Amino acid sequence: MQSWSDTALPTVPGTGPPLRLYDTADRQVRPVAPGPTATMYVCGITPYDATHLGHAATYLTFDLVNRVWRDAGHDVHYVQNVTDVDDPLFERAARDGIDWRELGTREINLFREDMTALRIVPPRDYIGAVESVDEVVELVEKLLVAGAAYVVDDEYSDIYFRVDANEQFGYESGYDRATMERLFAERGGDPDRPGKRDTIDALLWRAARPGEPSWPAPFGAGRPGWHIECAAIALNRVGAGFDIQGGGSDLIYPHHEYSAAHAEALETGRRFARHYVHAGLIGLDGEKMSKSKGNLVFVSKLRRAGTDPNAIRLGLLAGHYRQDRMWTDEVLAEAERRFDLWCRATALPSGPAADDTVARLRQHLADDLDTPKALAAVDNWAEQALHYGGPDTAAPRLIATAVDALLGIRR
Ligand code: 5CA
Ligand code: ZN
Repeated sequence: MQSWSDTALPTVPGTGPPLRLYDTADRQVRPVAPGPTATMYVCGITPYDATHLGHAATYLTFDLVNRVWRDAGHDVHYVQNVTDVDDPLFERAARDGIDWRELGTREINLFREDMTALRIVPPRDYIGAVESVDEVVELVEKLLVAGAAYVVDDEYSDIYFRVDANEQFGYESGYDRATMERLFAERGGDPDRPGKRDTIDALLWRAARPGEPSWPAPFGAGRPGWHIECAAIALNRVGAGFDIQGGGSDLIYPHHEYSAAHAEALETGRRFARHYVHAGLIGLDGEKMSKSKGNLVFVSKLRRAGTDPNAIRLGLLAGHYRQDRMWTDEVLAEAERRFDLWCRATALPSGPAADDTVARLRQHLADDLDTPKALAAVDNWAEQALHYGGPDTAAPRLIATAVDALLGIRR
């Protein structure tokens, strides 16, 4: 699938410390330590509606990882999927009287426009579920052969993954059984499906039903389950043991637990991802942003209303990526003030020396993406520059380059 337009990243003189990130599985901040090619898989959208600020916050988080890695001289192999076949698409398409493929295409196009406007560096591989069905079929076949999967034989021969296939199952979320059962039911699982060996065994392949799209497979026509999609796409592009598996914290369980478990049932003894990194959830005015509450703030709507994408970035970066946080008018107003401050200061003919500020910006980002401190370092320089001036004629340009390359802010 076509990714979106690339955004040129300027080079900033010097280098920063190596990136350290919080790993959900190990419950600690530790070095990421990639090789010359850093590898990252981030869970993409389910394209039944427009991109909201929660999605944007998650992709922005991993955009910073990408930028910090590029700044450190790594080649970055970034993969993102699109869940372009799933129940929410069928439901929305039926409601609106359009074809689910048409709905998906429309929303993916809008997503590309939003990501381009936000200057999110595009993934190298942008892969739809539909275009990776063959990869899923191959993986399900291997799981069946390995005894990690079984067929529930009643009216429909759906295929399930055995949670007891791996001894280490559960290490990623670290949740206890009761929490798993609750979240499994809340987040797309089917604990009550008769014939399952364990209520939290996850669907790998849904046998064809009348009125649902399906693809041929040696074990019977059907369509992919959700977690196997990401396992297959990641394994075939960045391979087991890649550096970062990313997404919002709503994916910690079941999604990332099972994509890891599916892959690890075949590659025993090797972690699917070396780091599991999760962004906090964005809400609006005290409430979690969700379609059921109808309180979604869409990136495209903000853009149409004339909001500068730089202000959207700065508003989201004002909080720490792991913190659940609210989007409010005040957050946006504050971001607009900050962007204006930075624009005025970097337009000056000279200012205070900026090397120290750039070093601090890099240090804070390397420290588990501490954007509140990173932004404060730039604010500090900008205020000094505007209030007291300075003799360094290269400084305003250097700051502009650094915030462009590292934070994606460009006037
Ligand atoms: N297609 C699947 C992943 S394979 C999916 O979760 N799609 S999604 O459209 O629901 O979400 C896309 C991404 O945005 C996921 O990484 C999800 O964790 C993240 N996300 C969703 N809602 C929020 C939110 N309110 N705040 C932050 N991130 C969010
Ligand atoms: Zn995913």
